Amino acid sequence: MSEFVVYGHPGSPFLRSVRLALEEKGLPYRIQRIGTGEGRSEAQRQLHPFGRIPVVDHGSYRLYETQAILRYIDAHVPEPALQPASPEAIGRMSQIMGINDWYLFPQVGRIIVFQRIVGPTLLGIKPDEAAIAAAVPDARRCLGELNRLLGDQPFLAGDRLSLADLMLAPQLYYLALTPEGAAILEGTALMAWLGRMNARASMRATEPPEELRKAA
Ligand SMILES: N[C@@H](CCC(=O)N[C@@H](CS)C(=O)NCC(=O)O)C(=O)O
Repeated sequence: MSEFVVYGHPGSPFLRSVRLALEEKGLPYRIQRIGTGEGRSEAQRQLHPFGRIPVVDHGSYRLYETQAILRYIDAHVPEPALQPASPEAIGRMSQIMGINDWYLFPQVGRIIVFQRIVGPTLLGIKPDEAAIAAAVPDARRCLGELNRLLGDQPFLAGDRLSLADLMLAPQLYYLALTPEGAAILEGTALMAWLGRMNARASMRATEPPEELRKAA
């Protein structure tokens, strides 16, 4: 099996989701670091026309968009399966991954996590308290809905680990470090799920750089 090359910054929650899938499958990979300053450089546009991370090379095959990468990894190495078999669980997994991409990251993570953790640590900016306060209702809505969908199941899409857990855990890891996220998550089933995810070897092997863990 040829090595996967994962382009990006080790602090990125999307990049961590890709690493989690590779770790859970036991696949060889290396990170090719792209710093934040280079985020919009011409070099990165060669890799990703929309200037985002992560991007993955596997041999001569190149792929971007985290959902696509996760599904590629799972299709490539079927065991352990990271996608459920039942139509209902497939639907739930896909729905939760969509909630991340359409609501949780753009409305919540990209504001609260950026303002509290990423911006101050990597870019030296002061948190914009008004922007954070404006995002709190969205955070309540997103986390409340994810908590409802989780219910009393062990994993987000049912009884087994799936791509939905790998997509959401890195995002909620950061949110739980912020005072706003921690207050909303306190005592919820979602917080207990995050605790179980954080205990997995794949999560421990992919912790973000220390300065980002300590920032909020
Ligand atoms: N839809 C993309 C989103 C990836 C994304 O937004 N990554 C962030 C880092 S966590 C990024 O590239 N940010 C750079 C920017 O916003 O300019 C995916 O699923 O891969």
